[in-house]
Parts: sequence; C-alpha cells; structure tokens
Amino acid sequence: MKIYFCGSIRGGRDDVHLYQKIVRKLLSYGTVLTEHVANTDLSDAGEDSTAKGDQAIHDRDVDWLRQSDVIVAEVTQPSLGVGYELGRVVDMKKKVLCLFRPSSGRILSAMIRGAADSQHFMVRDYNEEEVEKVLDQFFSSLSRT
Ligand code: 6K6
Repeated sequence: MKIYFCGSIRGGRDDVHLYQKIVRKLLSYGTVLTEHVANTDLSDAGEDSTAKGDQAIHDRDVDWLRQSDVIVAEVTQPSLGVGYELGRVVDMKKKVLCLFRPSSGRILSAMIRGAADSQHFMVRDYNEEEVEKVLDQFFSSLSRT
C-alpha cells in the first residue's frame, strides 16, 4: 500500500516529533511516499526556495498524491501546503484521514472539517497518546471496504 503523509513544513515545524511517531506507525502498513515530512533536519526555511525548486516539489508531490492509495494528514498546525494537498485529493476520490488535536486550542478550518463525508474523507479528533490506536482503527476499516 502506498501512503502519502501530509504535515506542515513552511507552515511551522512545531509538531515534527508527532509526525515522526505517525510515520513510524504508517510504515507498518506500507510504503510512505513522504517520509521526509517527518525529518527533524527539515526546517521551515526550505531546502530550495527557488521558484524552479518549488515547482519540482509541487509537481513531484502531486504525482505522488495520484499514485497513493491512502492519504493521512496531521492538520493541527495550519499549513497552506497541506490544505492544498487535501483539496487536490478530494477530487481524486481517495481515502483520506485528517488528524486534529483539539488540545492545541485551535479550531480546525471549516474547509477541512466540513469536507468530511461518510465515504472518502474522514476527520478524527484525537490526543497524541492515542494516535497509534486511531491509525489501527482507520487501516482496519480500510481492509473491510
Ligand atoms: C523543505 C523545507 C521547507 O520547504 C521545503 C521544501 N520541500 C518539500 N518537500 C516535499 N514536500 C513538500 C515540501 N514543501 C511542502 N511540501 C508538501 O506540502 C508536503 O507534502 C507537506 O505535506 C506540505 C507542507 O506544506 P507547507 O506549506 O507547510 O510547506
């Protein structure tokens, strides 16, 4: 199974240790195309901020989104890039799990929470301690569909 993990980069790296925990768990279900999102060496400054570099990142990531079977996004830290990725995948009719931590004190964008449906797009409120259980529930629900 090909999994695309979305997490904030230029939107801020406050949750990178949680992204690591999520990616570690996702690797037990299949190939994670975007393991680098959880790399603690990746700062929000950008490894290559030239327009050409950004275009290559965009085109490669959209291609990976098309190839992926499932998308898991940690959406607590607001990120334009993650929002954009989720907007693109809605039209691809892929299975999507968005993970949001209410304990952050933030309120999730209506454009993400409001996109939830019973078929493809799921938004799950959770606490960090239960993240592995939440992922287990999601992936076992996939094997039943
Ligand atoms: C590296 C460090 C900072 O910026 C970069 C550029 N590199 C990226 N490499 C791969 N994917 C990226 C990069 N920048 C953004 N993305 C994609 O957008 C990832 O798949 C993330 O899920 C999402 C993050 O968007 P921003 O707006 O928070 O950067």
